[in-house]
Amino acid sequence: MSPARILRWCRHLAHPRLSVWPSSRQAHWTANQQEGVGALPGHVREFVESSARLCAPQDIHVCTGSEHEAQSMLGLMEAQSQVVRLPRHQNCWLACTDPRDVARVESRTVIVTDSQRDTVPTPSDGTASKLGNWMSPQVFEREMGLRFPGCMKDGLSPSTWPCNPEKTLIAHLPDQREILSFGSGYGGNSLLGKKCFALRIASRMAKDEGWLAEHMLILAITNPAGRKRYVAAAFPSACGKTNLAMMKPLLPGWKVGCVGDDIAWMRFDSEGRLRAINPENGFFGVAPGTSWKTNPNAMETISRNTIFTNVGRTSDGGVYWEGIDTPIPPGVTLTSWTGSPWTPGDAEPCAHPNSRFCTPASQCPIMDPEWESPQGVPIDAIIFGGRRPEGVPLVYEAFNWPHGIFIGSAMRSESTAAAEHKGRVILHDPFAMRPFLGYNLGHYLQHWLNMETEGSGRHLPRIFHVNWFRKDREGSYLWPGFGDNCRVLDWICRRLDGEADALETPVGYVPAPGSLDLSGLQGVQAEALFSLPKAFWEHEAAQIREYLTVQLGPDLPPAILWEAENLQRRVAEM
Ligand code: SAT
Ligand code: MN
Repeated sequence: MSPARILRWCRHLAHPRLSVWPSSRQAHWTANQQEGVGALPGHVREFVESSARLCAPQDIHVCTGSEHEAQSMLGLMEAQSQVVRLPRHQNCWLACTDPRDVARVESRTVIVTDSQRDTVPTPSDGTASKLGNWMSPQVFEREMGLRFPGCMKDGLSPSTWPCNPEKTLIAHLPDQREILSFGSGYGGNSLLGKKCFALRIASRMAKDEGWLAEHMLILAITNPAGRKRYVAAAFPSACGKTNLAMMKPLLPGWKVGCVGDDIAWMRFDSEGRLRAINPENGFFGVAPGTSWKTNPNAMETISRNTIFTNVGRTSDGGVYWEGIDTPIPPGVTLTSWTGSPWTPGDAEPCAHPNSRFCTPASQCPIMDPEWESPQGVPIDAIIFGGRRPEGVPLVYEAFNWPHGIFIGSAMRSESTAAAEHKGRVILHDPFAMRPFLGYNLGHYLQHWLNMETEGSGRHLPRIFHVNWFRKDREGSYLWPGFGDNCRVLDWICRRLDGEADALETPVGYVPAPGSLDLSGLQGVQAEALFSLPKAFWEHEAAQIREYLTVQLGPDLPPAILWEAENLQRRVAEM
């Protein structure tokens, strides 16, 4: 994440105010640091000084972001055994965390607003909201008072991962555009420019200012005739966003370019086109499952200048994880993320399931030439998706904008390792934003619905839903996925061009027989991929309606309720 990149955009959008916490303790600077601090803009300097008074650090270092600085920080951490160098790859490093600090902690991620309803809807069944955690300003003040004063007084003990799992709290103050994070060093909890700012705070700014901050990848797809389109796609964490964003298409003549793999900021331009930027500078991707077969572009991206967390390590200075799919040379041994000797077949995995790579986007061999374009890229289609082993077809298209918003609100997916959930369960994850909402989901859905009616002459993107993960009775995937997913993108593009036939079904438009290009694919059962089992859909439609009506209560937009009721009605008539 490049703060400069984020800040460049912030300047267009709003001025984030920085936290000021009064305390009597005097900050201590060295001469050199004085210079760095002196060069800061006034309100940033105030923030640093008041934070220093509050947290009482021994020293303050103002980061410049230079290469020299990065190397000296890594060198210091290496000397303290907090990171190890991976000599098989140029400037690659491994950090293994405290096993209690490996994922986002949703239960300790809160949004602080005066009114609870600004943050979460009130469920109609009297239970606590599943759509975020609200904290009152009074409780927030108290909780912060229990954590921050003097918290940097004691030196960090070398060779241990600094975290405080009992006291972890990630607090957002959307009205002040502030974030305060305590006790975790895990990406989503501590890289504050990412989920905390670019999604939670930014989604609130976007609502206030009429744009969208979304948990979406952005990719460019060019057909063999040279026609290029951009699409944005929302999938829950660890559902293959990075793989799709960097796909190597298996259909001859097609080309994919990557704009971003996780976050999209989008607004309609003066010509009514939805334009998207990726506010990030790099990728923070899940390592397990990444291989030269599943994502060769990611493998090339992470071959240098990359920080790995919680992956395994080879004795010859390389990395290892489940599904890396590279042979271990004779004589080379493995060490697991917990630091124990590891051999294939061991009960525990070598890499943590949520182990990650953090790597510069510019190293990805297929970055789209427009990926840093300040006006953003024009989005023609929005794709929702999830990990659905049963019942959900490979691809379907929404009937219209409100139906598409309903499809986004009805997203469900098998749970992943990116958060603290146990086991594999199907979770509701509206717009893949459930863990990242900066405000009430009911208001969020209304904001999306308004995109159709606000402003004139808008070219609304068409909306699709995909599922690469449907399985047969024996539990085998019905669809090869990865590079073959370009067949689905091809169908989507031909729908946009008015050239692909579709059948109307109760859930949406599915490809007419023969309209999805399956040429050269062996053994794909198209019928099983597109079947709509009535009993499954009756249950699904009922669950969606119940979830939305109970969770959103009086904040459920009537247009979404209408869509939920209509899905149930259409399914009943199947
Ligand atoms: O867990 S993170 O938020 O850092 C990454 C993700 O879930 O997409
Ligand atoms: Mn994500």
